[in-house]
Amino acid sequence: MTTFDSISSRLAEQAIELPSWAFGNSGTRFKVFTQAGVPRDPFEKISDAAQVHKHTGLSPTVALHIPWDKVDDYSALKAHAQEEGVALGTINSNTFQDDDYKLGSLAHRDDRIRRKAIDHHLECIDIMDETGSRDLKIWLADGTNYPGQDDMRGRQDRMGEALAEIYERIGESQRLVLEYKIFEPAFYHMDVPDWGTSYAHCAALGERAVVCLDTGHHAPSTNIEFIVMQLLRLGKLGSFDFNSRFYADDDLIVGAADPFQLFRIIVEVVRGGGYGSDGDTAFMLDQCHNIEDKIPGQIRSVLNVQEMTARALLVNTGELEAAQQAGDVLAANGLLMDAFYTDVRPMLATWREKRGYPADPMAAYADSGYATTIAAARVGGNQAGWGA
Ligand code: PSV
Ligand code: MN
Repeated sequence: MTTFDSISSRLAEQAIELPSWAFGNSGTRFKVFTQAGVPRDPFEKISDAAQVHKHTGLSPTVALHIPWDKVDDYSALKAHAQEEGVALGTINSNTFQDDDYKLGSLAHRDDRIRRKAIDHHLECIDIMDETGSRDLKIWLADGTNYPGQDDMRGRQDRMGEALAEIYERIGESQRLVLEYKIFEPAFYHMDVPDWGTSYAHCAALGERAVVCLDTGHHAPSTNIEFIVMQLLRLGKLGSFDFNSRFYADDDLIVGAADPFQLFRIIVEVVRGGGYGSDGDTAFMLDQCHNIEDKIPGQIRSVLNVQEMTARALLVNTGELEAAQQAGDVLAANGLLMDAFYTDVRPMLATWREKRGYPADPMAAYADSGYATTIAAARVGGNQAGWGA
């Protein structure tokens, strides 16, 4: 098997973007549980995200959601991020929390509502220009609940036109990233339900339009690593929204439900040239921590991604190719499993220490006293959550 030493510098290429919303209150449609010390504004969310990077060195950027993270002065937010040792990343649009969007946004029949949704995206691009963000991530809640409710073909056409107008405004060094989701909030059909639909729109838009793969957005048993392989092969895998799911879009800690699936996905990312300096595929988290502490939840998440990345990098690709070429099914499978079953945790602890990070980031955060400090300091005001 490949040695850990030989992958050590490749591990240093890893960057995992954190979602600002992971630090706010969240829950299910049944209950949102609040936690002490939760940020009241985007500045405090950035400070919390910076804690994850401080203890792991793995998460140098933070994604924002507009309007949840709207501020009067984005240069001040950018400067605050810099002071905290991180940078602002992807801008996520939001056309799913306004009464106007009940029947859709970019696919809506009503010109006024479509115009409003397009303008929201143009505003997001203005914000990207101020924050220095590369990616505009679009996830559309558009769809229908009942057969016959609307004409699916017409919706595709309108959505395609609207996306083209948004794409026109995307800068030379920026990207439009289109996320897909099989269901929810619409249950009969979604207008961007799968990678193929997202790919078709991105291909029509142009080079700077790419697909976002959210690991929670597929039917059970979908071979997600196949999709990863195909999108990389087509040069269109823009980013990941990583999370775990047991049933639907659970948004649980990445690697918690199925570490082996995460390993298989990262094997294909490495194989397809999407990892680190090889490519442009962004690793992001899209998670909520409804019942566990949020900052340690994010620390655990990035460590899980790093562990599976290390295991994926340990696959001996030369031997694997030889076994595949020889048609040696069991040897090929064995090589992959050898890498997967390697416990890289002690090696990663040493790797971190050598780079000036704590061997055990979870313990270091717990010992830092940050949780007690924010719980005492952040009293009063409105805790951030959906809509704030
Ligand atoms: C939709 O389920 C989604 O995955 C999109 O990425 C949104 O931006 C995000 O969740 C909101 O939490
Ligand atoms: Mn997502």
